Amino acid sequence: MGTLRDLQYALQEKIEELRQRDALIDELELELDQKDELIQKLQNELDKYRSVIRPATQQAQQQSAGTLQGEQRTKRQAISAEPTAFDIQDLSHVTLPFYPKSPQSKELIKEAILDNDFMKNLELSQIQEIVDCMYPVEYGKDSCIIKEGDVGSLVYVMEDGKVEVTKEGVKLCTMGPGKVFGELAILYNCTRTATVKTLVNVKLWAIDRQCFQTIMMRTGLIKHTEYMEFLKREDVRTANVIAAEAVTCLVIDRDSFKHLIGGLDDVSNKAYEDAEAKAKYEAEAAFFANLKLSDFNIIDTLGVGGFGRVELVQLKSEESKTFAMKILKKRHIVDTRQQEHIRSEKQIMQSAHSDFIVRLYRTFKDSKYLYMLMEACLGGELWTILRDRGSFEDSTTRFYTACVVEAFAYLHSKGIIYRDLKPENLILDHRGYAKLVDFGFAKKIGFGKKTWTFCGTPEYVAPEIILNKGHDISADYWSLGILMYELLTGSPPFSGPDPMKTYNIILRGIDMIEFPKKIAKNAANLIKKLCRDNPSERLGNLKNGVKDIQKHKWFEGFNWEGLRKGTLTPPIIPSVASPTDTSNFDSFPEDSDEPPPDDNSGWDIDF
Ligand code: 6J7
Repeated sequence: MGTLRDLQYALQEKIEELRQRDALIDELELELDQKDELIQKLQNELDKYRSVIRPATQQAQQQSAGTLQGEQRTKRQAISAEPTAFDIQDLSHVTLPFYPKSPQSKELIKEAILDNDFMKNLELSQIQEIVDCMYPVEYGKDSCIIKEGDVGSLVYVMEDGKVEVTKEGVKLCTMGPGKVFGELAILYNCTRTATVKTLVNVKLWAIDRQCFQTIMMRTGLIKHTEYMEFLKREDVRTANVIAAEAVTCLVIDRDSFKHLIGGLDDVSNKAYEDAEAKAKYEAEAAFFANLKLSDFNIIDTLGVGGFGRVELVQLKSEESKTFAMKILKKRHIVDTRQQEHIRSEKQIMQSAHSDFIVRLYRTFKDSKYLYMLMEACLGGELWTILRDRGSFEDSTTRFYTACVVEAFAYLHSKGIIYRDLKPENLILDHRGYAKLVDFGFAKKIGFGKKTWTFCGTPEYVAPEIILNKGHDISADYWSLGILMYELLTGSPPFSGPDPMKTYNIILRGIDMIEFPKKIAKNAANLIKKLCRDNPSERLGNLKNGVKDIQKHKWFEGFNWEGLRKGTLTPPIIPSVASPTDTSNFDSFPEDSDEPPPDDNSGWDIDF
């Protein structure tokens, strides 16, 4: 039996043990709280990413369009968000509003932007401009600042107070001072993805969409204008520069400099179309001008997408004449705000006369649909062939890449960028030559100019597009490198489980990618030269333009003339038995869709 002292000692030990356990429980509870907070934060981030990705990917999933899902390879959906800032020409003259604020407020806004995943990549000068432009706004307790589903026009930074963020009635988080909110709808041109309500009185700083986008776009523009102005100066030196001691200089001549920053004139716009070809196209246009929709029979479906369908049609009067008729739902175009893209697609395709671009002969429209009557290429989609074969050999990839180089050379010589290169948009004609199709994102930008539309297919988007720095034809050469890699291996080099992750991987650069052995040395070298982070260092965008690609070692001995004349034998010759043979295309169910409502009430598409 223990003495009282022993019992007291044991009691003390137990008390100490209990105290330690309590301390451990407190510690674990704290850890749990922190983890809960972290989970909440990650869930919010996830929700934010999903909110901006879903509008684009939802469709993709519905129409079985994307990436490798398990073993199933699905087609990828392109994304686009058009900025709505002032006219680009006027941008540099726009005076943005200036609202004075205390150094503390300036610092708070700056830190909030740097803390925001979607805005932290802005240049410091852009952040400074945003700080200057933001104006004060106040809301009382229980006010709704942002309503989910609304069209948003302001981005906010919270200076003081507390708000609650909800989505579909479910609480996502609460937020205090030093945070940005409302940026998603502005950056990604979508409706508000969540509701933000005040819990107490709040003080905010706000900037409107137009000022925000103007700041995003004009940084690059101003730099570009300065370079242009510099080049337009007289050749006479305006000052003496005398070496005060021995100096070493790196020099660049005027021609190279001009080329590196985009060139001043339409120097590369050489005439592709001679008089004979012109007469041929005019006669062709006259023939198609006389046709009506009722002059065609539908034979089979060549493709189906969120936009509508592509049908193989034949002329009733001459059944051997078949065409691909793309049928687009007007309602879908309006809902996805693609009117401008559709107009541009029509204009560019109708005036494109290249053997490496699918011809658009004419368009029709009725109250529900727009119709594009195009050349039928019955060899099938390159995407389908790649899916079935897994990957291509070096020489096969070279042939298709060369077809794209020719298409790009033609488009770029007319000041047009394509912006959606991928195997899904290459189609083989009956000979096996590849042609570019789907010009929904193509745009005439002219020479030495840039554009800011966020568009393309995530795996193929160039870093300057992701970073909203403005882009030009060099973005097409980036995508050419991605295409080469995908054709050689079966998968693109930069690919993540969702677009935001893909963008992060792209921004890490091509040097972070381990090239598999099946990509031969010369091919790897060309891919790396096409996928330079800096657009002005990309092959195709240097002094010698596209010639640098054509003369690259990977193309050594390639018969470019034979390709242009159509005498070069393609690596895969499709079997096309007749002008109505659709066996190279996947099968699609018949159109079971309810026809969309009659849509000529109140609006129409100029097409
Ligand atoms: Br703050 C915040 N957290 C979330 C979140 O978890 N999901 C979503 N979708 N939005 C969140 N927000 C902000 C974000 O800035 O709520 C804003 C609602 O308008 C959103 O930007 P918005 O879609 O323009």
